[in-house]
Amino acid sequence: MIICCFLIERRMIVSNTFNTINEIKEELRRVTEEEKVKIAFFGQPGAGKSSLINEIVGEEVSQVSSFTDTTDDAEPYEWNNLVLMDLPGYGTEMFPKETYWNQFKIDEYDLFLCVLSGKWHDADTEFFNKLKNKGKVCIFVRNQSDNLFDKRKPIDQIKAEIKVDISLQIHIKTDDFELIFTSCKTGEGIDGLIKKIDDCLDSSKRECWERNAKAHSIEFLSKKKEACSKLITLAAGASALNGLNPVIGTDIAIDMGIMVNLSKQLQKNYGISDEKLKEMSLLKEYDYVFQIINRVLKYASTDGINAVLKAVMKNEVPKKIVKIIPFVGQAISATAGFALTYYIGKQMRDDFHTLAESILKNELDVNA
Ligand SMILES: Nc1nc2c(ncn2[C@@H]2O[C@H](COP(=O)(O)OP(=O)(O)OP(=O)(O)O)[C@@H](O)[C@H]2O)c(=O)[nH]1
Ligand SMILES: [Mg+2]
Repeated sequence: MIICCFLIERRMIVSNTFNTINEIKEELRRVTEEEKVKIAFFGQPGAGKSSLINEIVGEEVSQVSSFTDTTDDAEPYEWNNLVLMDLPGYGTEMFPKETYWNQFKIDEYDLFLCVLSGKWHDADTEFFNKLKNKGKVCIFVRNQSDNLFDKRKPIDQIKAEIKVDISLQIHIKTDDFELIFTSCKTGEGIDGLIKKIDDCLDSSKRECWERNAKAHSIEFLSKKKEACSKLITLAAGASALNGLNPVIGTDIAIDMGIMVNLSKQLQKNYGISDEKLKEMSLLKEYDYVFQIINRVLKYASTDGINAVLKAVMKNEVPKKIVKIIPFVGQAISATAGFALTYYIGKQMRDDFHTLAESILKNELDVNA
């Protein structure tokens, strides 16, 4: 039995108990490939369901249209470990009520977002009641809040009146449900919606959500950093125990391919495309992160990882890694490899984090 229990920088990290290296690899595969957060969006045509999906992933994955009822092909969008479904109208000629639930595999979704922008359709009430009866969690979103204006009323009153209207429609008291106001045009409420979804998920799905949803605030970016920890521990453990490639100047062997994959995964989780990296390396205002970009580019290949390892061994061995080895003492030799892979994994995560923070601060400044 291999117990993944390591002393790193004087802190004990217990990741899990695995019987074999294959179990660690299987858990890594499950977390990176199999585990999904599935969210379905429903509500009136043109309310902004596709636009909200795009805000959540930070990319234009869903087609936004000025024509209503664009969504008639009804395919979910898969983005990293998120499955986001822009559901078509409930009970239409094309999608009758009788077959709707099974046709769209409604039972498989973790969460539902009812998106509104004006008129409320009876079909939405009917679908919501069905969800409620089946114990499904539904979040109400009033999108296009940038269009709310009445010169005779303050904005808070307008919002309160909208909530009362919805309350009457769904027969739930206003104090017993939350209504989130969002705007895909100004960004209002998007971070709040992402945090609300976070709160509604159970703990393992929450980690997956935090790793994959776009951060619209520094606070959510910090949650992302924490959520990536498990990934680093698993990949570092698998890489160390699967030791294939000797690390020059040591008796340590690690699997560099696993570390390259970890880097790709972290890059995806932080939403930094290769194009963005290239763009950043050319921009003057990003001068201070230039060193980090250089290192991040190295993580993408085994040769590059080798170069990073060399630098780490040269600079960090005396200070950090050797200090760790006595603590693990008589543990399996792979443990020394773990100290190294875990160190590199954390460095990768921190580098992507710094880049993502710099991109986000820029975006927040532009939208301010
Ligand atoms: N002003 C404003 N316009 C928005 C907002 N969100 C979306 N829109 C616009 O509303 C229109 C419809 O947006 P979609 O995201 O395609 O709406 P949808 O609910 O997916 O529409 P269907 O799939 O056709 O049901 C587009 O022209 C969007 O640009 C918003 O917050 N404010
Ligand atoms: Mg749509």
